Amino acid sequence: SMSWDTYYTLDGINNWIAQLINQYPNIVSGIVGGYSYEGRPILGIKISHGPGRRAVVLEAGIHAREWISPAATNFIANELLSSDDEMTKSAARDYDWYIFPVTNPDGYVWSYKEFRMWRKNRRPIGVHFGVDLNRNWNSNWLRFGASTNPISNTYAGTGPFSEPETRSLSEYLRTIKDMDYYLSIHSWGQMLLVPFGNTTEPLDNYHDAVNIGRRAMGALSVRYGTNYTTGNIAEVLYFATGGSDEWVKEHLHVPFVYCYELRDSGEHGFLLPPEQIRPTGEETLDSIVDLLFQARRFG
Ligand code: 0X9
Ligand code: ZN
Repeated sequence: SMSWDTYYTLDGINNWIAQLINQYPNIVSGIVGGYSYEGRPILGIKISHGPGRRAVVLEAGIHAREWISPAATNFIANELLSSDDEMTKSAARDYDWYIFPVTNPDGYVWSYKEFRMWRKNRRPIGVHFGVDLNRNWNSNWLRFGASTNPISNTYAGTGPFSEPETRSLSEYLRTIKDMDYYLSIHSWGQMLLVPFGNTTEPLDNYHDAVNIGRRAMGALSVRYGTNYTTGNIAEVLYFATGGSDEWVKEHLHVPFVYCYELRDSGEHGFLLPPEQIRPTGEETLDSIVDLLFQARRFG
């Protein structure tokens, strides 16, 4: 089992996933969301207590240096399997969960071993390396907040879905039926963002999504007083397109798509101390449980 007081290597995370599959053979299955440029599988777990359930997807670690994203996501997966809390148990039982803690495995390994502040994948582009995997999805590709220069941290790639990670993961996501929630987990800034990143117009179910999100952020704050700002990507953060959240909303028509920017609000930023893995995971799960209970009214 995992100790929650340290950030794990990719191998450590994948070994833990293998243990979970052994430990809960009737509930947990291993899934492969695709493959990275360097050929690593994008491993995940599916938690299912039976057929006929609607789906929740957690996509974490698309940005290599945001280590709290995989760590908190693993904590949440563990709670869904072992918590005694009735609300958590019910959320775990009533949905099919597709959880991908590290969707950018090459970048995570690079950040861990070579350069802590690495963000992109590791595909060589001329003499430079890496495409921002959250600018490479086929939704308003390259329109805002993205670069054509491979040296940039927001380099969008050579075309929409030019990267194996985004291309294969998007194909996997297309196969998931009845997806109600897609949660893209990043850090930092303590924000809950709803699509889209190319406009501040309240498109689609913006008002429901923001109202539900605000209440969930109230639930998040109860445990440790952590404050989040909720709103449209372009309004609360910045204009930026080609993200997974926008593609899932635009092309898969998932009703509730959120991007979490986890702790903190800048004191440590990406270098969030590992003592904060557990509290971040706890409060984030509180909010997810609240999200699911609220939106049942819409189902
Ligand atoms: O810029 C990003 O990709 C995310 N922020 S981060 O600091 N973690 O890099 C926010 C993504 C919001 N969604 C879209 N822009 N589609
Ligand atoms: Zn990010």
